[in-house]
Amino acid sequence: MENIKSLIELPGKGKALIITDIHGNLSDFEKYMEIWENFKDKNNHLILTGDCIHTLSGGKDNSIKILESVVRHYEQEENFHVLLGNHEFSHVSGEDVNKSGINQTKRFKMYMELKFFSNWKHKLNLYVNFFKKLPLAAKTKNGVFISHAAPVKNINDINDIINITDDGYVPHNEKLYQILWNRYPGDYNEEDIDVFLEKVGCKFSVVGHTPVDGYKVIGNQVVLSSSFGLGKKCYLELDLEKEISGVKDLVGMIKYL
Ligand SMILES: [Mn+2]
Repeated sequence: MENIKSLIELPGKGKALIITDIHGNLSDFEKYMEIWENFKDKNNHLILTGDCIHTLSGGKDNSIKILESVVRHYEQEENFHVLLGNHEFSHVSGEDVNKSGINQTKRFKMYMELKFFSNWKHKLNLYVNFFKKLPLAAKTKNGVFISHAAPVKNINDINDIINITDDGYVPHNEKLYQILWNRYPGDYNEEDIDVFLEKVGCKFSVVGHTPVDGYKVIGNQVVLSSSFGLGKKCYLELDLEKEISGVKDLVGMIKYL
């Protein structure tokens, strides 16, 4: 495994659990951590594709508890990977994100204050520093590109992903914005996915971000909802050794929570 700036390159060995959009749901997070406990091994990996924080469903917001656990796992386990999502990004960029009629960024800060009292700003600063360490994408030897959202338009090659934060954590960093926010069908079509995949040297894309009923296939892309979504909850148990010749092979590796 190699971590080059904003990209993780996974070796062609073992398996990877891909889990999307926890959005402050502690019971789902704990279920996934239990799956990971039984799954982890020196060749196996876990990738959280961002948006671990900010409850959107109206239930209790356990973002801080989840984040504390994510940071702990990340620091202690080499194969525990976390990608940046647009909700984490909002705390780095200072641009608030509004969802479900609520200013989520502001609400998170309010929870921080309730939990950490006068120390909350220092603590938030530590979280922001953690978010800035996170890569934006992972790429597997068998041609799967994993990110919070995708595709990114107008890129030259994989170096544009590796260096995607060079223009700063600001909303007008177009490429960064697209890898965090793009949604089908408003922002891209099936052809855009294929153009992007060719540029980054992959065959398939796996993303979260857009709520779906478990999973949805868009051309060569699989959209997964592991917790916050439209019903069923799915994750991917990606075989890093197997040749993937069609999106159907990827769908065959999807599991239900
Ligand atoms: Mn998102």
